[in-house]
Amino acid sequence: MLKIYHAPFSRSVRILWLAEEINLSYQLESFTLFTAAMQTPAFLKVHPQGKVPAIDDNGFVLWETSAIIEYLVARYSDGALLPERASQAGATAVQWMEFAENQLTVIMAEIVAHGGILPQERIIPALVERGNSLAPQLIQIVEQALDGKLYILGDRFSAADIMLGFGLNIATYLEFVSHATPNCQAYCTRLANRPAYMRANAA
Ligand SMILES: N[C@@H](CCC(=O)N[C@@H](CS)C(=O)NCC(=O)O)C(=O)O
Repeated sequence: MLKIYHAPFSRSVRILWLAEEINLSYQLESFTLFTAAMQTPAFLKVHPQGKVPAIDDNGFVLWETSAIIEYLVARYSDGALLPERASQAGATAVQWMEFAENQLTVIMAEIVAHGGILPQERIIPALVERGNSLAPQLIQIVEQALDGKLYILGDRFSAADIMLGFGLNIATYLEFVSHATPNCQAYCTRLANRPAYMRANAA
């Protein structure tokens, strides 16, 4: 069975959410973020940085959220959650998945982590300042992209929404998403009402 290396409230929630969307069975190996348990030799063999998410699919180990999502969609679903990669729609999906992780989530997570939850010796206060100055522009990009759309690729929910929704949830917690960004706010509510999202967050 698929094993998902997971920590509550972390990026690995995205993998649980995807698995729930495609009715894929999984077992969890759960950690508390930033603890020594994530830096053991055994776990570093799974993820060389000691991070989550990672998966072990009957001996095949994979890390990095986007790679895991693309793999699971391609291997274990009817493919409906991602357009054909070689198509223009597929390229747009990859664009939003990359933006969701490498721009939006990195910045939001840095604000939270370096704002206090990292162990003291890892905190870099300048990253909070940088994040706070970049965040409004990142949210505006999503706000405009969602104009007139239910989901980031159009009318249909996709894996790109899973990637983006996670980053926007942190942005909501940080109050960069608010009544002043109604498209993002309605989108987050739409995503949070999905049964698969609820099951993943309750796991
Ligand atoms: N780009 C990576 C980021 C992975 C990542 O930073 N995960 C965080 C949790 S959200 C983590 O495990 N942090 C532990 C640490 O930094 O020690 C991905 O999307 O998988």
